[in-house]
Amino acid sequence: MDRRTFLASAVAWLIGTRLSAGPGSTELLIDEPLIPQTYPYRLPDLPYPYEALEPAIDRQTMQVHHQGHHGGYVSNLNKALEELPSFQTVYLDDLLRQLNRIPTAQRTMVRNHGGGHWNHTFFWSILSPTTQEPSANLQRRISEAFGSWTAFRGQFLDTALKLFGSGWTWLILTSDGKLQITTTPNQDNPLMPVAEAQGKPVLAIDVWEHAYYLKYQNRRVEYLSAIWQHINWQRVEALIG
Ligand code: MN3
Repeated sequence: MDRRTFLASAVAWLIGTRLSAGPGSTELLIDEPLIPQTYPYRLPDLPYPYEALEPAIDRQTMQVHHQGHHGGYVSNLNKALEELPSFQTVYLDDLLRQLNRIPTAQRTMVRNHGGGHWNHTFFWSILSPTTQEPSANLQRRISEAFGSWTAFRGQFLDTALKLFGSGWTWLILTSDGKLQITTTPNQDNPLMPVAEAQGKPVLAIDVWEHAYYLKYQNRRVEYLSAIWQHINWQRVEALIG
């Protein structure tokens, strides 16, 4: 089949098997992939220098995290996709949303390394070298959902602190337009059908030890309060829309 026919059938397939429909779900989930990339994947440059988040996150941690960990997810994802030519033109977002469609021999690789690539690309984009004050509009939106900004901060950081083992803490926009805090183990994310809560990620904090161990060792609570000063609230607000 030619490329145009293939794309048309891929689009029909994706639309035909979307996540559970609910009010607003189509515009949240179909229109634009958050990370519009397809195979072959490449490690994106950070949007700032490695030392930009110091002293909260030290240069060496950022470099190892980006080149070592994130780079490893990218190359392993490419290895898995080498064996899946019919999935090479599918956006990464959709590979993760449709994990059940991936042949079982490669599914765990795509889940772990595709998730790893997606999560880290997203994570770098919601960090800011400078400390940003959330806008009045964002504070109002958050307060409507969580009672107050302080309550939101407390609930988010407490959830991250208590997450057992390696994983991520997220703020997501669910298909019915609600903001919700959730966690995923390993490199899972809220786009995946295996996630406890599904939705559009608008904020994420990596709570794998590799994100903080060189500087903070086991003191996850110190890492969390330091990285909270480097959230790109403008980007979070734009993602909430
Ligand atoms: Mn990480």
